[in-house]
Amino acid sequence: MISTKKHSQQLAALLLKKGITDILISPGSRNAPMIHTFHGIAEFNCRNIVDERSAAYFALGLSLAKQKPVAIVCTSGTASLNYTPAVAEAFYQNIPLIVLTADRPDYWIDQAESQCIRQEGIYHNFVKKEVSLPLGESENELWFAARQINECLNLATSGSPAPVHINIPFEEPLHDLIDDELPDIKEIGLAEIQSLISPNELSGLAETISRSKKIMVLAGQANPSPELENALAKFVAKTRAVVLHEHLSNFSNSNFCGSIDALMSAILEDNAAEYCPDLVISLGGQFVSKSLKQFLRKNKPAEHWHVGLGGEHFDTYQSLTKVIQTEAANFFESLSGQALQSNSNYLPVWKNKESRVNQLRDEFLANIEFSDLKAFELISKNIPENSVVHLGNSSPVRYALIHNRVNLVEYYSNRGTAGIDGCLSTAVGFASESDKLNTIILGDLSFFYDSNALWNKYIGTNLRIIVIHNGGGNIFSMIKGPGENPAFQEHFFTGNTHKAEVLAKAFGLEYFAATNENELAQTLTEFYSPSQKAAVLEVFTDAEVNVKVFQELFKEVKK
Ligand SMILES: Cc1ncc(C[n+]2csc(CCOP(=O)(O)OP(=O)(O)O)c2C)c(N)n1
Repeated sequence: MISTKKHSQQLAALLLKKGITDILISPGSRNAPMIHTFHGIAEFNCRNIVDERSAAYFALGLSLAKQKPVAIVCTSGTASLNYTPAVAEAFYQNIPLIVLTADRPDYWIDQAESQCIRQEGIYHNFVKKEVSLPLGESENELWFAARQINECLNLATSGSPAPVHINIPFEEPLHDLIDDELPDIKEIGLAEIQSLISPNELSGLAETISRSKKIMVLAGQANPSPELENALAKFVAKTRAVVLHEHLSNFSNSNFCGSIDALMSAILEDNAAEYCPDLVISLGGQFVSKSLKQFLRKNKPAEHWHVGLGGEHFDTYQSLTKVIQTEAANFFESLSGQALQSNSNYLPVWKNKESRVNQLRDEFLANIEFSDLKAFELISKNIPENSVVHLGNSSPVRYALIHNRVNLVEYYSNRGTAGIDGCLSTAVGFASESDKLNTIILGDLSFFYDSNALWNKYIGTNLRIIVIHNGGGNIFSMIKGPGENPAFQEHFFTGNTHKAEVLAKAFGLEYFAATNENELAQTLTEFYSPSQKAAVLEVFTDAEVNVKVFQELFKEVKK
């Protein structure tokens, strides 16, 4: 059975034609026609999550795991506004969420009618395309709506993927059903295009590369891509360029420099010209390391090219000179076919410094008190190979990047907007479609903020949640500013005495706790052993010790 409403039928028919079958539904009345239709067609995989904020983040994680668009469906009113944080995150991470909001007919908006808000354009700044379908079902209105739906679905995945918003007004009755098939709606296809650099341009770029003695490639956040990693490795072999990346870039080539935060802070005040690049080539999303940005803003390269399908003008280091609108893997592959020369020793300079910094880090770690930094060392050593790690924002992502990446592990984090509000929901959504073990490591405030992530029936046995309970927002004690101010304790740190245990038990999850190094080492083995339930491990640390240890580390690596 499907709804009698023709626009919900068209929508479902076109989603199917585009291969979009994952639907995340939040309950409501106005969206009933969509719910009935998606539920009535066996090809759709409909999931249900009540909290729209959490549902949208879950969908974001699901889309990342499947590398496919996911549709989210909610009712009118504030339900739709609760999607906004995840839509913004998806926009900045290039994730194709298909946002389907039900609406009242426009003649009821602002007329003291219930559950009505001005819903058109609510995600205006964070979607590639937004449309409101017509209310009527005349032949022309159906043709127009199908055209709008086609366009939105095409744009979500073309070029740089991004969320799109389809707002659909429905008039009562909302629950009339018919026993029928979906109509055959004309699909507007999208031709596959490969954008290639012109031969002239390519030889010009190759000349600049051959002239540059110090080439730095900055690989920002990206999904795993062996193709890109291989193309970059070939480029490095020819040019002796240094590739700086973080765990979130998902590279593992040992000729590249990972764990760069400590490395960059070690050279930040050095003023050594030997590290300063002539040419920076950037790709992918953001970097976590602030020191990297500070270093490059202070030591601006003569040229900075940004490579990406979306043609983004990311002038992060205030030195952007060229935007190269193509896929990074193609770009490096095409360059490797060019005659490139290099006799530079730039790469060994960086690799030597990296091993020195890592050695200082390891010596320091061997002798420190139990703290967040120590806990991350133990956790990193216990994370199973071939698994997935999600890093919560605030200090967890920073701590994790200080340690070496775990072999064959994929790393993800909501770094598009760096919110603490959906880290757990995103990980839960990803894990629900992953055949690997998924670990999410997040702070206590982030865990409690997004605890509705556990309020659904898609929590698999492959999920491991590590809550770093340092009693509040410990990041605020580490950054300059808040710690020295009278509002610190109450309004920045926000002391938290609630324990994750109660919530873990409420949602039927296994619970473990550790308060010192020995306990943590022992507990991690049990925590990671196969289990019939997802598990929470709460690690208790002291906020003041954490700050001391963290600051000492950064002093130590500068030696
Ligand atoms: C949605 C949202 N609100 C507020 C912030 C600002 N913020 C950044 S870190 C942080 C504290 C996080 O505390 P916790 O999760 O316990 O991690 P810790 O700082 O202890 O590592 C806050 C409130 C944010 N990033 N996102």
